[in-house]
Amino acid sequence: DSTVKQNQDEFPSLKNNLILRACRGEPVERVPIWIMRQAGRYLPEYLSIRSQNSFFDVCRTPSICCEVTLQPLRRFDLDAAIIFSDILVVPQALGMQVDMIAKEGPRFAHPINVPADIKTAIDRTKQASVELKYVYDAITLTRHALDGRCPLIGFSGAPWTLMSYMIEGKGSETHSKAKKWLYTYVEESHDLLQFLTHFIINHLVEQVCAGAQLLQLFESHCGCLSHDLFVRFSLPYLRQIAKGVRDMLTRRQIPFVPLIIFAKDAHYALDELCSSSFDVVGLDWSITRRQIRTLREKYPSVTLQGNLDPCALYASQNDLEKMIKQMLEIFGPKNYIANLGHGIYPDANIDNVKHFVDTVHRISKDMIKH
Ligand code: 1CP
Repeated sequence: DSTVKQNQDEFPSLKNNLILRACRGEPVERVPIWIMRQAGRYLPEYLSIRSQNSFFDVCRTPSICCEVTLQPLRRFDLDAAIIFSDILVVPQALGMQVDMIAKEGPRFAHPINVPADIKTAIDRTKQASVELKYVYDAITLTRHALDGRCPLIGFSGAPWTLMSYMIEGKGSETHSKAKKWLYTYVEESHDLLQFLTHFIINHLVEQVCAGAQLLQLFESHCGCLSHDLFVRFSLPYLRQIAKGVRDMLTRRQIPFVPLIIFAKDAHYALDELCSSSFDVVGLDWSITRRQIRTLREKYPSVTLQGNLDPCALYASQNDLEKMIKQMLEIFGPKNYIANLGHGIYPDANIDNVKHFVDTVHRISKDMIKH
């Protein structure tokens, strides 16, 4: 633990802490912005590295991982970097084989079908600190390479999202195989979710020890859950993670970092999310202006993040600017982090990405001055 503190002291000092101030509700001179999936396939320099390296080799090689993490920051005036990794490194670390299939996405070699499969599929003795050391090494390297330019975000998938991938074995429209567990193997589902929760807490805390200055938890598969299923099988574990990360950081005498929850398509549970001790609630692009105004009134101290439709980047710069202005007016410049309402698409227009970032900065600076 003393070496961890030493490392933290040795990191270059932060020149841009806008996003950390926004998380704490402190004044900012302009609205901070980062973009979900900001490193990735819409950047030719990323595709060039991918043509030489498999997806998981990029994740597992700290020097390449660091390079890919920094690529979007060379093009755009972003206020945070996010470490290049994937939510599926966790099931991999537990012993499941996950391959990235070109033009398709992640695929599990042996998904879990029934509870009896769990014993052979996952090894409960695996430790995040050992299996995912490559993530932590990449974070430490990248934090140094950033040279204090902006904070570095660490992340993990949330338990339900990971469990549903482990059962479906790939992306799914309905997640009906995974949902079947929630109706037929209730106890076994809770057991798996609870196990994943402990592992995820360790994974997030290790990322902070390695140098992550902010954490985002991705619960990407809320769209297939009813409110009732969400409250029973997702929310309790999200809450445990928020509390568990805080408690473990305190025990290890590591300074606290802000926690962001991005529960995609959880439009039915915004109240629960805003009262779950996360510092920031990420909103997807389907959340309406009226819902945002209500959240602002009811939860003034919760920082909100989002929520421009990723497809808005296909619009003309003139129309894009109008949508950005509207978004900034609804959220207001305080307690706010601008972002897309989901990950950027591979065919996004790079000039429009730059326009998005610069326009958020320019308009919000004006709003705050006046
Ligand atoms: O071939 C390639 O290069 C693969 C494309 C790709 C990339 C660039 C994948 C496959 N993952 C990533 C990186 C990644 N994934 C990051 C770090 C990069 C950054 O943000 O700049 C992050 C934060 C993720 C998170 C992630 N992976 C989520 C949560 C966010 C979300 O979209 O809801 C999910 C669901 C995944 C799984 C995943 N990995 C990759 C794909 C195509 C998918 C989705 C597949 C599906 O379910 O349909």
